[in-house]
Amino acid sequence: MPARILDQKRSYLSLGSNLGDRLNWLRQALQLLAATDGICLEQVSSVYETEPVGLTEQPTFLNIVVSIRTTLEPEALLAACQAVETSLGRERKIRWGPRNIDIDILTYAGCRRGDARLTLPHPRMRERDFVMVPLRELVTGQVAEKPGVRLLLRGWFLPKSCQRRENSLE
Ligand code: A4P
Ligand code: MG
Repeated sequence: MPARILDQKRSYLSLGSNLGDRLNWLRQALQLLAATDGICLEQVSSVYETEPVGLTEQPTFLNIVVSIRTTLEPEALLAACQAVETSLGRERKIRWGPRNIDIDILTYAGCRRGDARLTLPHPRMRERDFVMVPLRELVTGQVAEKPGVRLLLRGWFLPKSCQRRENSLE
C-alpha cells in the first residue's frame, strides 16, 4: 500500500452560499478544493435549499456536505478552505450574514479541539439541519428532507476517483 494512503485523513466539510449564482459558487469551490494539493474529494451530497438559521432576515441558502481525504493537518486544511473562499471573493462583513461561499470543517478524523480559530468537531453542526441532512445522506446513502431543508439537485457533481489522484501523488 503506498505510504501516502496511510497519511490520509477523512474530513467532512460543509459548504453554503446565499448570494448570486449560488450553485455556481458551490461548483467553483469544489473545483478549487479538488485542485488543492493534499485534498481529494471523495463524496459530494445532493444540493439542498435551506431556510437561513441564526440571522433569519437573509436570502435562502444552498447547502452541501462533502467528504474528502487529505494529507493536510487541520490548520493547513482550514487555511486551504479559507484560501478557496478568498479566491472566490468572499467578504466577511457580518458574522452569520449573507455570503457567496462559506466552507466549514465539520470533522477531521477523530480530532477534538476547542480553540476559537479551529474548533473540531464544528460546535454548531449537530443542531443544524442544513448540515445534518446532507451529512446523513453521505454516511447512510439515504436522502431525507426536514422542515426548512429541501432537496434541490441529486447527482450534480461527480468527483474524480481518489485512487487515481493518490497514485499520481506517488
Ligand atoms: N472556525 C472555528 N472552527 C471552525 C471550523 N470547524 N471550520 C473559525 C471553519 N472555521 C472555523 O468563520 C469565523 C471563524 O470561525 C473563522 O475565522 C475560523 O477561524 P467565518 O467563516 O469567517 O464566519 P461565519 O461563517 O459567519 O461564522 P461561522 O461560525 O462559520 O458561522 P456558521 O456557524 O457557519 O453559520 N443558514 C443556512 N440555512 N445555511 C448556512 O450555510 N450558515 C451560517 C453561518 C448561518 N446560517 C446559515 C448558514
Ligand atoms: Mg464559516
